[in-house]
This record gives sequence, structure tokens and C-alpha cells, in this order.
Amino acid sequence: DELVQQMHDDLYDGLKEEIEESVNILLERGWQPYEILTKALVEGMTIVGVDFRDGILFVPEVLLAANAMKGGMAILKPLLAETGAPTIGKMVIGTVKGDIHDIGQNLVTMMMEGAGFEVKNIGINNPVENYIEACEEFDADILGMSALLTTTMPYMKVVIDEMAEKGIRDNYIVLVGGAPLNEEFGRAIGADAYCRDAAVAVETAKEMMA
Ligand code: B1M
Repeated sequence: DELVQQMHDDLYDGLKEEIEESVNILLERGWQPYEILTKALVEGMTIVGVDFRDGILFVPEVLLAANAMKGGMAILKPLLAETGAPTIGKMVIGTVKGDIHDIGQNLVTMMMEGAGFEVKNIGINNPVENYIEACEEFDADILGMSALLTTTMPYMKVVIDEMAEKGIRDNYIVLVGGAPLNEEFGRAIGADAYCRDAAVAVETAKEMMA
């Protein structure tokens, strides 16, 4: 689709208004919100990621791309949440200490809400205390953690170990995700599951709540 190509370019160039306009056009054309999210926005951000890695794009440009992506996500958010599904569980989610990437976990939040979960998103750069406090206050069933850096992902183990030490680890289903993780890592740190993407997070959460 030509417009989707254009959106990949606009995201690359950090053009927020253009992205918002195009999201609205795709909606008018009858595209499903999830399709727009994955094919236009997430795929576009993958291209940005490759050139960021290769030193073609730098932080300021990637920030603009992230901002444009958030503009598009904001339009889709209410539509994804519109299912009217009854609440099937409560989740706390946040990015770990030292890590400020939040697009992935915002997407997981949107999809979980759309599927009928109540979600408390505690944002970025969370030390272990934040997770524990939020889980207790919110009376969560599920704890979700996100990390996008190989240097921050080990902190997930710190959180799980601390919870185990306090004797509260088994009160929660612990799900982890983020680009540098994999299933083996999830197992090694003692999480209940690694979730490759937001759709898998929803499926896994539903299965484990059943
Ligand atoms: Co950063 N960055 N970044 N960055 N950044 C990466 C992650 C990187 C892979 C880029 C690259 O080199 N190719 C690289 C990490 C390399 C590594 O660790 N091996 C990197 C780096 C190095 C850095 C800095 C260190 C750069 C610097 O300063 N020199 C710095 C670190 C800052 C910090 O955190 N302390 C940095 C900064 C930034 C920006 C601020 C510019 C910006 C973030 C803006 C923001 O989030 N508000 C940014 C961005 C945008 C990226 C890339 C390009 C895109 C990330 C993204 O949003 N993807 C990224 C490249 C890449 O990932 N390919 C990169 C889209 C998003 C939908 O996908 O987050 O993977 P993702 O989430 C998915 C799944 O992973 C999963 O579901 C989501 C939806 O399907 N998932 C979960 C995620 N969390 C989950 C939690 C769950 C379940 C599933 O819980 C249950």
C-alpha cells in the first residue's frame, strides 16, 4: 500500500502531523486499528531501529520518530480499548531501572486494555520498590516488565529475586518483554513467560488467568 510506504517515510522523518493524518485516512478506508498499528507504525519503527543501529540516524531524530509514533498511537488507543470486554485481570507494567524506552510497553498497555485487562502503567526507569508498591496498591494479578537494552534487562532478575526474598513472588504472574529478550532469558530469570509482542502478551495473560 502506497500510503503505508509513505507512513514509513514520514515516521522516519519524524513527521507527527502527517502520521496522524494518515492514521485517520487508513481508518476511513476501513483498516482495523491493530493492522494500522503493526503494518504502518511498528514496521516503520523497525526501519528507524536499523538505521539507528547502523549510525545513520541519531538520538534526536529517533526521538522525533518516537514522538510521531506516539501521535499515531494516541488516535488508535480509544479504538483498541472499545471492545467493552469485562475485566479479566489487573496488570502493573513498567520499564526497568536505567531504561527510558516506553513505546513497546505503551503498546502492550493499549492491547491489554482492549482485551479487558485493567492496567496500571508506571512508566520508565523503575527501581524494584516501584514495582512492588504498585503491585500491592493496585492489587495486581500480573506484573509486566519491559527492557530494550541488553544492559538493563538483567534488572528484571533483581526485581524477581527481591520479590522472592519478600515471599511475594508467587502472588503474581510475571511476564517480561522487549526487543533484546528471548524465551531462554525469561526462563533463566524466573519469569512465568517471555512475550515476543503485545498480541502474545495478551494471549499469554489470558491463558495464565484462566
Ligand atoms: Co533506543 N535503543 N536507545 N531509543 N531505541 C534501541 C533499543 C536499540 C536496539 C537501537 C539499535 O542500536 N538498533 C539500542 C539497544 C542496543 C542494545 O542494548 N543491544 C538502543 C540504544 C543503544 C539506545 C541508547 C543507549 C542510545 C544512546 O543514547 N546512545 C539510548 C538509551 C536510553 C536509555 O534507555 N537509558 C536510547 C534512546 C532512545 C530514544 C530515547 C531516542 C528512543 C526511545 C523513545 C521512547 O521510547 N519514548 C529510542 C528508540 C525509539 C529505539 C528504537 C529505534 C525503537 C524502540 C521501539 O520503540 N520500538 C530501538 C530499536 C529497535 O528496537 N529495533 C532502540 C517499537 C516498539 C513497539 O517495539 O519496544 O520492542 P518494542 O516492543 C514490542 C515488543 O518488544 C514487546 O511488545 C512490543 C509491541 O509488540 N514488548 C513487551 C516490549 N515490552 C514488553 C513488555 C511486556 C510484554 C511485551 O510485558 C509483559
